[in-house]
Amino acid sequence: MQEIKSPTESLQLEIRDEILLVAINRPEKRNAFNDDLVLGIEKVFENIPPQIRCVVIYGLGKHFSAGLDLSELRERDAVQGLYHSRMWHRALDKVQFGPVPVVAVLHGAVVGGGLELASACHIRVAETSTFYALPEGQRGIFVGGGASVRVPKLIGMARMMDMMFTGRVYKADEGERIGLAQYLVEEGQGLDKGIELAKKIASNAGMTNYALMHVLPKIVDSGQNEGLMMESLIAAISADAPEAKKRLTDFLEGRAKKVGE
Ligand code: 1HE
Repeated sequence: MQEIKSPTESLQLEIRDEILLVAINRPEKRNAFNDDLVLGIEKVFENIPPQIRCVVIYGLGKHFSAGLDLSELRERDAVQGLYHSRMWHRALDKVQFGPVPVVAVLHGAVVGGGLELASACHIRVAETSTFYALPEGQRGIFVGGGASVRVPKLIGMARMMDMMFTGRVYKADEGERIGLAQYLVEEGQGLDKGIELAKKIASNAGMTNYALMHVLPKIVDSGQNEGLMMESLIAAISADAPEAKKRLTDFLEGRAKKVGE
């Protein structure tokens, strides 16, 4: 275990081999995101140490995050509001399109901006206490941290509309069923599961992870012709990397694991 310096007291960082653990540390405010915390996330993801191959992010205390710190919201005018939302977009783009994949480990509240952060990550593991909501509808505001783009990609537009129109709360098992999380684990097991997944991700060829993070989302957002061409280009580039050639040779000569091993 190796400590690294955090840009804010509201985040705790720890390096374990090739994995960076990022803990949101504002439990007394249910890990609500004030500007300091959003900017802290941005700095952490701008400065991922070179040996790191995967990040696991989780919340300290009883919740992942209660979303936007509402005490900072009241005094903003429209122009400040626009810049504030764009600050969230910048920070969460660094999470989604940073140098390495990110696993979110969820428990308790994953609401508002907390769900926006979780949906910017690449894999979500939920403990049984997890619940998801977009209370912006009830607070009289709208999502501003990227949920309108990222959440429908996980669960579809109709479910997001329902969450905001009616204040619907999804429990952990429902969340896994509809695609808010890919893994559902017992309470207290999330971090272990997240680290186990991070180790697998870290063992992939770098170009595969790069293609999944940076090319797949562009393919999904594009038309079929452009998507298929991007797929061919990235497939050719990935297979040309020395690491890919070695892995293929290892398989053909019986040294690699079979599927599922
Ligand atoms: C907060 C916040 C917050 C808690 N901003 N201070 N998010 C919400 O609308 C969710 C609001 N929070 C809640 O519904 C509940 O706090 C929870 C269900 C998440 C947790 O309940 P509980 O009983 O564990 O905690 P609590 O007693 O409600 O809160 C403890 C303290 O945290 C309390 O402060 P205290 O000084 O009285 O001790 C709360 O005021 C404080 N707290 N949540 C500020 N969100 C980029 S746009 C994104 C837009 C959004 O995210 S909108 C959704 C906002």
